[in-house]
Amino acid sequence: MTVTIARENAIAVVTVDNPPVNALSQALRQALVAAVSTLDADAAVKAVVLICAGRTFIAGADVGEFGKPPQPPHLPDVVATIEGAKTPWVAAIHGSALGGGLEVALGCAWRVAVPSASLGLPEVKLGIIPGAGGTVRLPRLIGPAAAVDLVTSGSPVGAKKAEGLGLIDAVVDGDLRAGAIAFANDIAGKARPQPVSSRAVAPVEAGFWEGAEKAVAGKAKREAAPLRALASVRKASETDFASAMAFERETFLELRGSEQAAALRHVFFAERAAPRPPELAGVTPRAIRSAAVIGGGTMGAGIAAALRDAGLPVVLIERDAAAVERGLANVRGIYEGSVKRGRIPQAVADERMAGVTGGDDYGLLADTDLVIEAVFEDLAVKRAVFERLSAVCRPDAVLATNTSYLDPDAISEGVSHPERFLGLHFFSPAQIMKLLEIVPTEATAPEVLATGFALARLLGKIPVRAGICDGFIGNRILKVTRAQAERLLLSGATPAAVDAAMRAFGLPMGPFEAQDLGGLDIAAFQRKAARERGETPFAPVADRLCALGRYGQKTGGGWYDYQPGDRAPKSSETVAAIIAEVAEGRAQRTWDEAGIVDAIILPMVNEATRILEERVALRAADIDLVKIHGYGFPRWRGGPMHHAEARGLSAVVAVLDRLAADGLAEPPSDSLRRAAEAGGFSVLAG
Ligand code: T1G
Repeated sequence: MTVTIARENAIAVVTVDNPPVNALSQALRQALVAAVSTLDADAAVKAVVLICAGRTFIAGADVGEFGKPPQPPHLPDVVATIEGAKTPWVAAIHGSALGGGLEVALGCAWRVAVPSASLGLPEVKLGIIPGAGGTVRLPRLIGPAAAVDLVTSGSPVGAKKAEGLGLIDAVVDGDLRAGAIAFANDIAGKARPQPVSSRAVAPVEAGFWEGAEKAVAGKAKREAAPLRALASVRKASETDFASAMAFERETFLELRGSEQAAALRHVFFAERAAPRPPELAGVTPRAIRSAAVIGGGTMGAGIAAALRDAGLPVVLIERDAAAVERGLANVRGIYEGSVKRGRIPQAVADERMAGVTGGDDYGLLADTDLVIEAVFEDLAVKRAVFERLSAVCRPDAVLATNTSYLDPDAISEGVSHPERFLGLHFFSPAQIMKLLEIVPTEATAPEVLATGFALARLLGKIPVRAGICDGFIGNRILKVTRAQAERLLLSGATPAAVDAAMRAFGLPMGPFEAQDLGGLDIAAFQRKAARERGETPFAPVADRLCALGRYGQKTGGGWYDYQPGDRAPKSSETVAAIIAEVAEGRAQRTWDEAGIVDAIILPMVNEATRILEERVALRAADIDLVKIHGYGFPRWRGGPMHHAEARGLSAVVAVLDRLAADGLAEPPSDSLRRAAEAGGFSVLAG
């Protein structure tokens, strides 16, 4: 890490260089304080430009230091030192000025940025609030309403918007260093603005804070930080600077040690590790300039939209002209929905659609870089698709299957140049869900696997490398969850109680509501295939429902009854009678929310340890990402594996032992017992 000072006549340029993102380590904080005293002692310096080397301005406090006690100089003091410097400082921003980086910029007398810069206070996404004056200076600079938006959402704003808010003083076109120096020369002779800390906060209209609290609570749900951030902005608007700073710091330090902050930090680092599997270090991916999707159903259309959203031209292939039209209509429907929800303007939807070519002629793919198959989940149908692709595509074209449950090794039998084949398992809706399970076969070449990860980056997806087994990582765990949910029904719980408990835990919906939404027939189809393989999937009630044609919302009834045109689930007497029949002779118990959550979540963890032991997943944190980004597991709980470690793996083993003794769960795996003895899952990593 270096902080260098250069002179451009009367302007001093302080350059921070702390790769990869100029995070505010203790050494950097120290060096900034030293730079203020050095430059204040030099009467020839009329203004100071603070600029950063590398890809970005200061991107915040060093998240890696969060688990340790804060070391002086503390960031609030660094910001106060810059604000109190005799010589005015100009922050010159490129990349992202985030968190502590923006707080340092707020301590400067002026702020300029290049048009592509973004500025924000993302702390709530880490389960904390700004801890160096962000919630106290921001309302003084841009007013309470804009400050509340920035602080409680954690979302950054672009330079133009920032200028409009008064967050920065100018947008600098061209070379930032030269532009900032020119700006500094210009202000050097002018009166200095009033330090932000001594400004008053603009008054708010009656009811503003109550309205803000309702809005923030609605979005934050069980996450604590957004409401605490709002309270800190309100405090800053209603008390003096020093008291508000003390309130903010106290809140920051309290949340910094919270379970939610630990969980969100875990996810932050997991999301940065997953796209870089060690086996791909130094491997160059193949270029992806064009793509095609075979199959225009729900998945195929979603994948086509995801590819278009990333700017790739897409060919959508179906079996005949009518199917092509249906497929194109499905893609068009996705964009029409986005326009209706205000996500994109009509012009963007039109441009995206214009980049999709429909056809039933595989010859259109003679020069396509990447083809993703998303046809019916039948081995013969898929093999036939790849036989045609092998005949028309370039030998180096990457061919991928989006299969959920079939074996990519089996699908790729007969594919020419099998090294260019892999599984790319998207989650529905594919244009929205972030998770992409990347499933190499025995033959997949490293650069083809790297191409799968490069595609994930291009699509803005979270890639997780998965080994081949029934359901890969996510759906394999889902099968366990569904079996567990039925075990609870047969021992005294109701679908409504199980779903309510899992929603209270933080899932977007419970296991039974989710099946009614997605359709029970899909899992029934998988169970049929599993039974043909000699397996014995546990779904005694679901099998009975499917035998009655109760597939969920689409048939007016599944686990729940539905009135025509109404998607609200109603408890079903038919289902209750079936449960009672199947449960005949089984021990019944009273289930409370905590007991339901344990009986659903901990078997997930147990199965996940088997997935780790079999190397189907590379690391426990990847499994957390699968559950968070593929199945809506609450991010602020860190994922099932983090949740289990935070709970204590010995306690997890004890609960599973008790459930197993009552026939309500599989016993803890040997891997889970080993991890409990070792105090963590890292003992299971490859
Ligand atoms: N601290 C430490 N390392 C960080 C970091 C941070 N704040 N941000 C990123 N990294 C590492 C990351 O782990 C990865 O490392 C590399 O940089 C590239 O990251 C007091 C308390 C800045 C928009 O929340 O949003 O300030 O894996 O892959 O896609 O009030 O990183 O290469 O070894 O994400 O170009 C607030 C979090 C902190 C910003 C760049 N700041 N970072 O995205 O690269 S709290 C944040 C980001 C705070 C104050 C409070 C992004 C980025 P490695 P990357 P990118």
